[in-house]
Amino acid sequence: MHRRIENAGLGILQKKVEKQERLSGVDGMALYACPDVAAIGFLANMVRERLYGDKTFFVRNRHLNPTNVCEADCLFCAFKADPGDPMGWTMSKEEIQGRIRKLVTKDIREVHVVGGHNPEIGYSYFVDTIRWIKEIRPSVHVKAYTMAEIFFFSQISGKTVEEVVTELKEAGLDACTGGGAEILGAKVRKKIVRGKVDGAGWLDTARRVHKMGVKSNCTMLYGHIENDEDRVDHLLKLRDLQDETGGFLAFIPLAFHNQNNRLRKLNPPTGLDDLKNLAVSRLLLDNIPHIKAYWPMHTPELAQVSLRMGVDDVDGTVVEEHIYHMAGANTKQEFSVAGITNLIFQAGRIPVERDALYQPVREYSR
Ligand code: V47
Repeated sequence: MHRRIENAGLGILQKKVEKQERLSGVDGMALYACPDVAAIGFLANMVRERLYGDKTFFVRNRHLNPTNVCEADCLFCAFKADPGDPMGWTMSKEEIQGRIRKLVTKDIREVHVVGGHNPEIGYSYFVDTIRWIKEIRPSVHVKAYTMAEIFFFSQISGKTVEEVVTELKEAGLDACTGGGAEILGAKVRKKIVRGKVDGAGWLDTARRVHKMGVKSNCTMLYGHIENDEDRVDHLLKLRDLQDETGGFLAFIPLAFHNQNNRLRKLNPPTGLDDLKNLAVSRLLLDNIPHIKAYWPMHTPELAQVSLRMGVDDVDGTVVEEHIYHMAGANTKQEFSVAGITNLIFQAGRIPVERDALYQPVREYSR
């Protein structure tokens, strides 16, 4: 028997959560409007424990950003370089394979690959990148590219999304990353996203990728110019698509970082907003299996607290992270397995190492 929440509005939601009834958009708005983050976290924890008990997932992974050259011009981005900019980089086959050889030791399960919409290198580079990784480490899972990138590949190659996905799969693609979603609603997206797929196109690309049998993650970039309505709309759009395809593995709310980009005058979201987004997403996204707190962005400390507020996954060991550190994150870049498992144990949870597709590799005991 769970303790009862005093707040009248949340009391009604508690009954719904207990009966496993789907929450509505109005419920989502009420959750965002409620300042009592502990109570919202308590509700989200009920769902999280129903799904996984104490189990908390993490992956031994490495990030690879083969290029930061990007023809898109998103206002929040500190990672990109314009074509021709001396700050731009594009790794050669030798560089990519050298890094994989060095960083991807036998125990690493996932390589997370994401980069810019680079118009200078040609479509085959993006397919070959996956092949080059698999040549060096055939058994590692390659979780590569956002829906925005897949859409871009389709545009530059003149191929359909299905043809692109077929070629990426042949090269060794195991899953896709969740980025590029930002805010899906047109009003906000038009203001902050430039030269990249629109919200309907992002969803349609995800639909087609999932229908080709490839799973992906999904994200929401929050804490800039969007309001609660935009957030709820975004989450419900993802939930509707998940009803249709079942292809999303995890949802990752991404906290806006305000340095070295054109939205630097905005105050970034604070810890309570981070926790609220993690908890509300667990409550609204009843059909997406995992809610991930990405520690290089949230800090390990906040990720740990969120393990009692709806979160069941803390991403991984990472080592080299560019997107958030270039936008002002001052978290460390690498987290040891001992550090991650300690953080999970200290939250009273049980660490479960997983691969990119959430297949368990090992459950830890103290
Ligand atoms: O699409 C860019 C976001 C995303 C900023 O799939 C920013 O497991 C905040 O999607 N402040 C890329 N966010 C990262 C991403 C991701 C991260 C971790 C795990 C997974 C996964 C995916 O980062 C972009 C954009 O939404 N982003 N700039 C910024 N200044």
